[in-house]
Amino acid sequence: MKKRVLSLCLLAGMALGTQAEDVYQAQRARWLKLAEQNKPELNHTVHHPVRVVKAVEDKGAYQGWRFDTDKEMTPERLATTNFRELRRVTLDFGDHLTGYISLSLRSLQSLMDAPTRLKLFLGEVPAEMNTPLDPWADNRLARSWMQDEVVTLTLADKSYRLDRRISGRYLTVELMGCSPSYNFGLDSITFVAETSARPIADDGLLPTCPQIIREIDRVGKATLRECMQTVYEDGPKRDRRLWTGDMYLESLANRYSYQNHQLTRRCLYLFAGLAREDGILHGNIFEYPTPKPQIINYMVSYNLLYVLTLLEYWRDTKDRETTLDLWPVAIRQVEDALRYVRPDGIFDQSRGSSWNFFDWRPGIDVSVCIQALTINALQGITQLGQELGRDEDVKAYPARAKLMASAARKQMMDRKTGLFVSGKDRQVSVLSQAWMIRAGVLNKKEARRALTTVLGMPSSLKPGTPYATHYLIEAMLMAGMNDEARDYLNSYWGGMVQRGADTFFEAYDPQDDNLSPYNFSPVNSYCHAWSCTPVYFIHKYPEIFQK
Ligand code: RAM
Repeated sequence: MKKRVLSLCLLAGMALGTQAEDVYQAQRARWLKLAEQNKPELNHTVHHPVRVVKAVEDKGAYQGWRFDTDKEMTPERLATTNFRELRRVTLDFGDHLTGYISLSLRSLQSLMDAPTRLKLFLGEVPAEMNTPLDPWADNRLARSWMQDEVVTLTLADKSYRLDRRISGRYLTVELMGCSPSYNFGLDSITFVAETSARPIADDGLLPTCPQIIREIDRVGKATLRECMQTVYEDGPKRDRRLWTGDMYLESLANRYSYQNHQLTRRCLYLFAGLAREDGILHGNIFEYPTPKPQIINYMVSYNLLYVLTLLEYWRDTKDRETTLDLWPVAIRQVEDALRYVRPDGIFDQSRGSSWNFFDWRPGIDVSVCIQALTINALQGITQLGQELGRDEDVKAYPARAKLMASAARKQMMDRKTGLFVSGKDRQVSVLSQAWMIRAGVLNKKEARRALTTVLGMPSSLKPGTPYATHYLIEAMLMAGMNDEARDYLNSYWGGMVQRGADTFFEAYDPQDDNLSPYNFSPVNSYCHAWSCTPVYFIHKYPEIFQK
């Protein structure tokens, strides 16, 4: 009761614009403590290289490179092969792993009378390890994301562990300097992998399930496993942090796989505990050394996905206490989004400084997407409010959603084509249609027509990431385009599998191997949380995907 009065005061204060200094002051410390208490234990597994490989340039391979087994060398033989002569080797651990590597120098002859310097380079895909990295252009993400490390070992026959947590499948070891008289082998090369995902005994698939779907499901689960650390990370190689939009999709796939709802709870509390003083969330958070938000990322789109994550968390757990505890945070995000909505029902991005992210496709206009997501969040929070008995808090929202939906139809739709057009240049994108369908603004028939038209238009902007593609698949399913959804999922995520993916990529365009949000594909993340959602579709709709 006390809590309810408190949160009502808080909401009333916000509505009147009479915010206290820090709206969550009374809860912040407790929320962060709850986040800490829900931190999962990490599982550790020990791995060794399964083969030695050789890089082969191949136009037919993904990004032009593949690794073939080296028939002349094995990981075991490396211990007794003089590395001073071999100088360079690439090893394959057989699977994408996240954690710590160690190795030792085995003395074969004479004394190690000088330090031995090695370069260790761990990578996720072959091309990343065979593309020159330097000179590094300034406009790219930090050079130091690349996992190449120079290490100097001063003792022989003693295990050396690289301090940096790394993530990938292939390891190149290169000799940079050693005593000219010291012969040594590479020994005990070990990868101790960690994840908070517990192994799943049964894949949960029907016997009728096609092989390609089995593969997609396996790779999707591996992707999620790698990203499930002590938070839902976006990518264990890069950026290694918690983003709201990624969390939302990870929590959906988690429902049908590892079912670690405690991790979702932790992440929801972390965001809440680190919110701005005016109650608005930050788009992403770093965990270590102590949890901190990245304050430059104010993202209404992601904040609304926080609201929808809370709804899904409630559906998964029926954990009333947590959901009610975070209820004011959810309401606050919706209220902030509504601040952008003009009296005529249009979300006007110029009313604030939010970064409304929906895809990395260059040039994408997101006016229609954010309009649709706001409608969607209004619907979601209304539903959640009603289920929690908070009808009063949400009573104004259905009318707001309705107004926004009809404004969208009136002002954002091209009558002739039945397509939503975005921004002043009336951009036609697949994503605009997908989000409007998700928001229920089009009926089934209209939705089918819009998707068929837009996908068939050579000039329409297509999704550039698995993140955006998730919402397209969802829209297809809502439009009753079940066969199309299955075929699209098979060819898009199946395309990655066929091109050798161990985990799903951050960005993928079957027409453009080197697509990169950062203008340089080696720095892309090749194990990216937001790409794991086939796991969700495959298990939620077995009759569509598994027969
Ligand atoms: C990328 C991250 C993350 C995403 C943001 C918007 O840099 O990898 O996955 O949520 O952008």
